[in-house]
Amino acid sequence: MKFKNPILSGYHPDPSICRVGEDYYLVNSTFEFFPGVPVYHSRNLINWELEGYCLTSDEQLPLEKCRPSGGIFAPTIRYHEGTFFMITTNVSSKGNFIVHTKDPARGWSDPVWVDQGGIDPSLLFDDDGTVYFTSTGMDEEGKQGIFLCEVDPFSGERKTESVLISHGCGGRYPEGPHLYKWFGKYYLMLAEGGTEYGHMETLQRAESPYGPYEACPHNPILSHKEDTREKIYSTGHADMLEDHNGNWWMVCLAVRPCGEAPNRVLLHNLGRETFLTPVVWKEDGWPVVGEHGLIAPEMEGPLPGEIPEPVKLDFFDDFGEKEFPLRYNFLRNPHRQHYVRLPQENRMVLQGSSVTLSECDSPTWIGIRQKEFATETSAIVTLNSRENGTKAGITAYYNDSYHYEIYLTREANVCKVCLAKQIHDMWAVTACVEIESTEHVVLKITSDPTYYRFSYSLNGTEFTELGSGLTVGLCTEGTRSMTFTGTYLAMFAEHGAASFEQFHMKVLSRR
Ligand code: 6LW
Repeated sequence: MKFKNPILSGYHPDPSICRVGEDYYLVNSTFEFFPGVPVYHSRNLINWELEGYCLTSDEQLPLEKCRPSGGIFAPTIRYHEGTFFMITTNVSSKGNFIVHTKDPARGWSDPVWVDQGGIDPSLLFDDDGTVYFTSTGMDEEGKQGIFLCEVDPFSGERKTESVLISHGCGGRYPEGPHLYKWFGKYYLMLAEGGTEYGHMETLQRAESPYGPYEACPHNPILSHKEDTREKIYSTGHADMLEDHNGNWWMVCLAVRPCGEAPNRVLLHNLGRETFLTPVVWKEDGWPVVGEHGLIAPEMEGPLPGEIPEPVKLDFFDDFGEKEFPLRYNFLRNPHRQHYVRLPQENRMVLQGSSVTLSECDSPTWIGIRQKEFATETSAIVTLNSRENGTKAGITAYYNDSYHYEIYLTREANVCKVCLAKQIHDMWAVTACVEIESTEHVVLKITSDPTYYRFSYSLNGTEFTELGSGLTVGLCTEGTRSMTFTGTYLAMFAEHGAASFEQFHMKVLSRR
């Protein structure tokens, strides 16, 4: 059966997957965004429903002023004897921790911290009851490798010394380890080469989890480093499993550049997305991933479960429900009192503080992942007061140093609609137009692989374009420090209150 990649589009890095009978669960990294670690559920590996998040309280997820792409790094999800375990790293807090639950939809435990450093923790529940914990680390010469210890997954207690088990298979930055027990052997799968364009996945196996390991003769088992089709790059950070029909699958991260051949722009604004590929085992006990280590935007495989339905990407919130739709994220730990839904009036009031979008903090900002290049996002915005200085609108936001926003404001008692851009350390209001009122103004962002275009309407039908911003200004690999996230489409307010109605994001086409 044919299927389209990515299976989770938009910013969904470092996927990890587990199976419970005929149900599949998948988690991703979330860095400075709150809540942390989304849990997706599927029965066919194509249609994924966001069930909730592993980290939903400030106690589980302290992100106070964490740096862009700080916070939560790569997670792993595993299921053992009726309990789900999620293990990850808060690089802006105390490192590696485990939370567990018997039902992902009903919340997760408080974190238990594990006394082994590094990032990209993973768990293996062995047949004899031993639970192995792996993560990255440094040996005495400062060389990066993969360390292993035994843990109690409920208390987090480290029960053995941390031991170096592999330096990887020759690529730099061996990371993203997953230790598996397949066919009576221990398989160690790693991401190597760095998470950018040299990214790849390698595999080793041994009779003992402590090694010695032999490398797969056709490593890297997954790599787009040499792929000349230039549609998908940076494949790596994968997880693998056998479905309930005995067929094998891999999920991995990869990027789709915003440029298209022959315009070889390698940058990507949607972030690292989650892709799926079939895996076939050979007689020599080694797997072949996809098309001999390559994946594609459209692939074919013996999918489990029901025939996939069309993947729903659009989003619409008329604020008629009390609860916030699960797709919304906040920046770091939100000030919850600044977000008030008024279902009886079909509006939400955002109380802007003095914290702006350009600060490494928690401004009044609520957004959803941009899931495709071609989208149209709009909201009806009203400034709630006649005070000068309030700003409220919608933004295409990568992080506090990279964002474009169209917003209403009042300056010297004059109503205005403005466009501002922050790229690196340059911030400017690039357009500002007087308007007769700041009530029920429709603001719109239209995106394509090259531009974000900003427009407004006072009557909801005729739109005036205020300006545009290049997509490459909001790209992961274009930031001044290493970052790992993707662009959001969000509502925001600063220095006062504003009402929002009908927040709508629709995908105009899938690439
Ligand atoms: C993650 C590392 C990586 O921990 O990037 O994609 C880091 N791989 O393994 C953040 O996502």
